[in-house]
Amino acid sequence: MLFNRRSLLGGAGAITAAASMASVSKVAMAALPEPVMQDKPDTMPPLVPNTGRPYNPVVTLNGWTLPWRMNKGVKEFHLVAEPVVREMAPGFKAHLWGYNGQSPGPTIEVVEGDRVRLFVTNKLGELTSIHWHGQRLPNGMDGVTGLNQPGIPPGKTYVYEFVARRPGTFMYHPHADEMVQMAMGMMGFWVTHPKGKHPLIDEVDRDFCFLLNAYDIDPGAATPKIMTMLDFNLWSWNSRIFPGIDPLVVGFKDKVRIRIGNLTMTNHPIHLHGHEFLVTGTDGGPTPKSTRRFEVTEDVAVGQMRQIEFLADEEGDWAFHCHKSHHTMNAMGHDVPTMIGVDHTGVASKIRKLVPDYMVMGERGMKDMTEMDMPLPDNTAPMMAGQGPFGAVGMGGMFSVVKVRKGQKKGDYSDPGWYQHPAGTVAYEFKGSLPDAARFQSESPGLMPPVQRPKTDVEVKIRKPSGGHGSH
Ligand SMILES: [Cu+2]
Repeated sequence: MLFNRRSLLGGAGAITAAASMASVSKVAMAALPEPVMQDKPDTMPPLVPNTGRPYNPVVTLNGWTLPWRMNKGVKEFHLVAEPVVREMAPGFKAHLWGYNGQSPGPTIEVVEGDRVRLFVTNKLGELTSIHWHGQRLPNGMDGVTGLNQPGIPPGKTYVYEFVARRPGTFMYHPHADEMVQMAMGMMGFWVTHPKGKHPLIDEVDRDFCFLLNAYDIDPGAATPKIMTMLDFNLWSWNSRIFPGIDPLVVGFKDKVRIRIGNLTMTNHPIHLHGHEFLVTGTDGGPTPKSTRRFEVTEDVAVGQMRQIEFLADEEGDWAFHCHKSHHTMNAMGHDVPTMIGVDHTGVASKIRKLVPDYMVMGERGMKDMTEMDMPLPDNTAPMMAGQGPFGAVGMGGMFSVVKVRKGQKKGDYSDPGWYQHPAGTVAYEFKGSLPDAARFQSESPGLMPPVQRPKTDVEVKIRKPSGGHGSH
């Protein structure tokens, strides 16, 4: 059965309802809200509520908000845990587990004080559960398998019900075989909007959200290696890698909120160019105003949510990314020795006689790889991809662009294209002659001169062993 979300709830984009729910009984289905499925990885327009209390909806980067059904004053949602095919970037599809057709699952948006009923149908081959991270709720609704409830067996549907007591930024994920299930992409965002005005929650013009996640998928493969603990090769936002992550499009002088949750195995210092932001909330709730300070980088540790806010008062295309440089790379092997400064002259052609595809990597750094026409396996993404207006961007992974534009209409999230720089505001090449460098010569022997100076300069040459690339 196919129906359009516009006709259903006033949003846009085609969504398909799951037709075959063979493992769920007809009687149970009769009482269940029809599960709404998403078959595209696009950023869907905000879902403006047409039932229940009003609120200003969020925009989920490369994601969507799950429509609900009102049933005698209770908001009913239906999540279906199932294997999905997620396009992580154009040309690269991963076989993940998620909810309602995508990984991450849909964002759940409710209002403070709402009574919420969530039906969770398990279409995986093993038991699962959902933990509602950060929520105040009855203990038996907390979703820890074995502790708060039995696991949901394959084919069965469980019901969670509680009142969304605290406004703020939350997430959901399994507490069942969780190392596997989260490594496979089972997670989703949750936003509880305040009912009415809140002293610590400002109204904003744009409100974005996404989860940080990571996968280890060998080039050419499609299924994550679930045993990987730290050495992931795909660092993603909502299971998308740059250039597959949509830009965050905002109007000039818009007040912008970005909500971020981390379900990877390491921390991510998230960095915004061109603006300072305040950290206005965590999964513990809105931060007291007296604790807020301006930052340009906010570290989001494992299992944490952060919400940042800024006034977009500088026009342009501003990079927005994780500041761990290895996290702005796509699929790569890490066991590559550093070759900077090594002269390969003549060696490569000799090796190529033995290994025909042999390539020299990184003599002058690894930027060449952004433009190099390397043979790639069928299903992967180049290590550093994405074209900008001035050439290859040289990054992948956890990277996107905040596009601040005059004339971007309220509610318009369409990509305005590249920023048109005013004349004379772009870094340019100096064309004169270069003077000799003036070197600073210290006459002083230094505060604590060495007792014995070496007779000749020592040049340290160390070749690190490969591997052991444990913690980033
Ligand atoms: Cu990172």
